[in-house]
Amino acid sequence: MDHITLKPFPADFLWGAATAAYQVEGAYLEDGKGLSVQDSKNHSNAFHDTSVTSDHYHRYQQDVALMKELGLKSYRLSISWPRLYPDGKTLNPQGVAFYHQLIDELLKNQITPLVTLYHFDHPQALQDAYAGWYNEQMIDDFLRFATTCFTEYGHKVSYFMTICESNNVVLYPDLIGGVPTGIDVERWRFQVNRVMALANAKVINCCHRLLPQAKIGPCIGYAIAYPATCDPNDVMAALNEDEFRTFYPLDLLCLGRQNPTVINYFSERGLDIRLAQDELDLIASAKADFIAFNYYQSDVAKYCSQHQIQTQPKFNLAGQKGRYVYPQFPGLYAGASNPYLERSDWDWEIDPVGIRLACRKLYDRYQLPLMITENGLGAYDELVDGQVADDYRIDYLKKHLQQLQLAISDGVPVMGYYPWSFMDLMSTSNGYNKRYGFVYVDRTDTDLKTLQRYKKASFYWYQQVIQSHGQSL
Ligand code: BGP
Repeated sequence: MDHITLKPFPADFLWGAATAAYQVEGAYLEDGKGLSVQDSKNHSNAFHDTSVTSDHYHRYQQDVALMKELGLKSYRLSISWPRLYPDGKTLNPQGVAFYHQLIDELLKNQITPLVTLYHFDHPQALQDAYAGWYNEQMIDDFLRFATTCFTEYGHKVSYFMTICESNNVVLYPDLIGGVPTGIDVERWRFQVNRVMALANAKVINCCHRLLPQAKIGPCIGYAIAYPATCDPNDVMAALNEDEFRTFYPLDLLCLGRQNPTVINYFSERGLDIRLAQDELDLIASAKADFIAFNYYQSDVAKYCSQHQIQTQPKFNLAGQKGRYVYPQFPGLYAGASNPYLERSDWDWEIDPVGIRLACRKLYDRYQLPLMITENGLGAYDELVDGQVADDYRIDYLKKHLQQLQLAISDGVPVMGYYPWSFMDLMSTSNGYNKRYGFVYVDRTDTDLKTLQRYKKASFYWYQQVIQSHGQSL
């Protein structure tokens, strides 16, 4: 199988790169923007400050010129909800104008925008009013915002994603405002899943009604789960992880169906997660045009008995190997490390073959075209005499792209590839210590420095890849 004949990347393949609003824009209170749940976390840890980040809001023209030089066919951006609706309800024309300018700049440079509608940054006002995604009121508020995006930008944008990594935000509640006091985390997870699935469906239907030519899909983060050993109990644990973390939410989003094992697991713990038939019908009526998925690493799952203590996963914030806290979900699975794989300094295990496996598994189950909307290596980069020699990133991306081409050769339809990230930005968990970009941004967490942009070695490498349409890999 390793020696199959390689198929070329499709002619209209979207060679892209990605960012998200709160991680690059800065200008967090400018031109009428309201606070997002991300802005509210400012200074809650040394790494998190959205006020300036990479200053893309003021430098977007220069940044788009770099995208052009890189040769990007497409750029994945997200629209900041509180820039358009500062209080969640009232439209801010200056916010609308900013994205017109940015999208126009992309089009002027023949770069196709892919717009993420929600990337973790809903208005803080909606979090304060009713606990955000825990409440069904979010559905109408999100639909209002999405409808504005479709009517304002729909004649310029052909690709939309609904909610970024809806499956991961439930795993890490603090990412999107946290669990309200007194609410059980599993109850919160189920309810957020449900509200996001309903919102996703309404937004997809609305997009198809208003913009019949546009394509829209949901987005998940997929860390495929390997069994720790061939002990059938470990194999079951890996299936549990895949079903609970990825297939339950994605079955719901794409098929309008709830996994019976998951229903049963919660029912035994006193939580009835069955949706009403009209809710399932609504969800099933929304037909995604593709599945967007973010892939960084794979996971290992091992048997976890009913009697083990529940442990929630915790990111490695130290940037020194060995600090990630693996989860333990009694009766389901426990996380473990993979002795066959190298890992980043933040313990993200590097697994190029996993991207091919993930493509195969997702296509087999859903028969929808795929887009890889994030993939990349977070690393400490060093600027020396205006240069960044990030060979480790080139190695990571190259191996993943080679495996992606194998997935395409296996017959999986893949529409595009968007490495994370176009430029350095504020990492969700680790600020500017942990960099992902093709373009270096001269700042640290504590010092804004010049904010000047520098092209890394990976910039020139990816430029070649795009120019040769993947043949230089
Ligand atoms: C994804 C998010 C991105 C990005 C990425 C890397 O889950 O969609 O916003 O942050 O992970 O994560 P981190 O910045 O924590 O390394």
